[in-house]
Amino acid sequence: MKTLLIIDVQNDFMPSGSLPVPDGDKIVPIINAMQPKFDLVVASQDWHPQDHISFASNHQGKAIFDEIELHGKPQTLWPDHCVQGTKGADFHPDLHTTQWEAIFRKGTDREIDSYSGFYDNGHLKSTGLAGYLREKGVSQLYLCGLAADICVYFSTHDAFKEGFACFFVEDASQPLDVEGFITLKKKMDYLGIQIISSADIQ
Ligand code: VGL
Ligand code: ZN
Repeated sequence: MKTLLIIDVQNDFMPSGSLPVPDGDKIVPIINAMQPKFDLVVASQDWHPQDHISFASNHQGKAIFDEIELHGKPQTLWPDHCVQGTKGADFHPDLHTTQWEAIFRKGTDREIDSYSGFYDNGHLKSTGLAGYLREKGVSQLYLCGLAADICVYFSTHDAFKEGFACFFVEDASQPLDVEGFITLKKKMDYLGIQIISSADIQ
């Protein structure tokens, strides 16, 4: 069962959104073109309440991109993004969604942030994605989306730890920080996560 997990391809992560990923919109036609190659396609959706703890606006005296400590862990403070029910939280309007069998929402609890599509950042709560994939008989998991260095990266990590053979589709993903992503890619490679191009998929 060849499976694609599309991560957070939402309006707020597009160049015109509140937390823009450079060239975030360029991946939409690439993802659309490769979806028919998969037996199963699922997606994640960042889905925060307005009072979410990861928003700088909910911390007095703090600025966007400040780092604070939350429950003993570092937490970056983001601009308000992907607020439940807003246009910014919607998927890019050109993204094909008809083939998707399920959408896993994350970051829904105001107290905890969740970069990975599998678990929150403290690994306290599961979205149910790993169990779903296992029940479907998935062994090979291809991952793509936004942002490559944050939510795609942490999802790939968790997928690998859950025992799935992981393929990171590089041209169907874009990082927030292009420079910083070079190191993260090396870490992926070191773990045994294969870095591929959408053209390599049969
Ligand atoms: C993301 C920061 C905060 C992402 C989500 O989808 O990469 N990044 N929330
Ligand atoms: Zn978020």
